[in-house]
Amino acid sequence: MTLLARTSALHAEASAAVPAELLQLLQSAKRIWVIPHERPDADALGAALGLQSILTQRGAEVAVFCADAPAKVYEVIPTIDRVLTSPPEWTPDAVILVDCGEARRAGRAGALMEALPSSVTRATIDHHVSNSSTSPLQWIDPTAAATCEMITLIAVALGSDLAAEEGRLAATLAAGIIMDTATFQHSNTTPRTLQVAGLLLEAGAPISEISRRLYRSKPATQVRLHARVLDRIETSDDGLTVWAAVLNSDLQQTNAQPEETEGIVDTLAQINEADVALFFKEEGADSTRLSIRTKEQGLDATKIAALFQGGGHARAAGASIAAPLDDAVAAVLRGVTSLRTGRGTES
Ligand SMILES: [Mn+2]
Repeated sequence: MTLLARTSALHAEASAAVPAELLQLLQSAKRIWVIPHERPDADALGAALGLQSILTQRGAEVAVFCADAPAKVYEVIPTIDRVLTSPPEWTPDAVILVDCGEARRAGRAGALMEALPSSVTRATIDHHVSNSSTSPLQWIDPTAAATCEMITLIAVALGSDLAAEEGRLAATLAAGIIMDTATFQHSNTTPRTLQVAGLLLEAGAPISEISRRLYRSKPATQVRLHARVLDRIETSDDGLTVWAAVLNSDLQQTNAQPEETEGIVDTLAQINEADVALFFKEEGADSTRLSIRTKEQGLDATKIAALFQGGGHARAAGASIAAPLDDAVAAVLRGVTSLRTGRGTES
């Protein structure tokens, strides 16, 4: 199948999915700001930059304006240097919020967006369930795995060239889909997600390379830090709870940054024999960060987190505990034991 054939196969579905009013706005606006949420991830950035590229193809002037500079890992997005962290000097005729439902989630950029004259048209494109957008012009699709899936459908509906910029547009959009599905592993991956990804692959997105850079590459300091912490895994007597802790001295001795602890809890959660994985991070003399992962049919992670005023999802949650590391570990293990025996459901 050629790119053209693949695109036209999806055209009817895309045209039905994208609200007509939104398509009309995208076709008529001449000067547009696109705003991703603060501390943007690959989906927020890919969606904003992808939309920029699609609308620029049509002759519009488009700025991507974000409250925070993208993290270094998102250099995998080939159009990343187009993100502005200060507002354009021109006033737009439309402003589009992507990958979040409220201007509040866009930090400083959202505040500037709200301060624009009321004559500026506001629109929202997002895939989050909890979206509480009050924008009159919104497209919220919780069945989309990523906002980038939705932006690709917009490109198809508008008849844009997905292979534009020597595959950079396709790579930009693919990065968001790979991020939000963990390379098609999460259950949010639908046949439509794979169809859209097929289109992007055909259009030049290096899916394997993007996936490697987002999910399977780390600085040496991070691998050494993980090795050190994972060498100290502890297990409850019944084997069902596993935990490990990172100390400030681990960071110093491996020369790692605090964010390089990312992923340790997911390795703990891979242990077959356990159904609760706990990861503790020493934050200060009286402050410990807890991350929780649980398996299907196991405890609800939010119930463990709630014991310490934390929150999250049933399989992944977290909390900040105002106690030194050792006390925090002891308190959480007591909490897990009482939840297992059905005694400690107080929150
Ligand atoms: Mn997203």
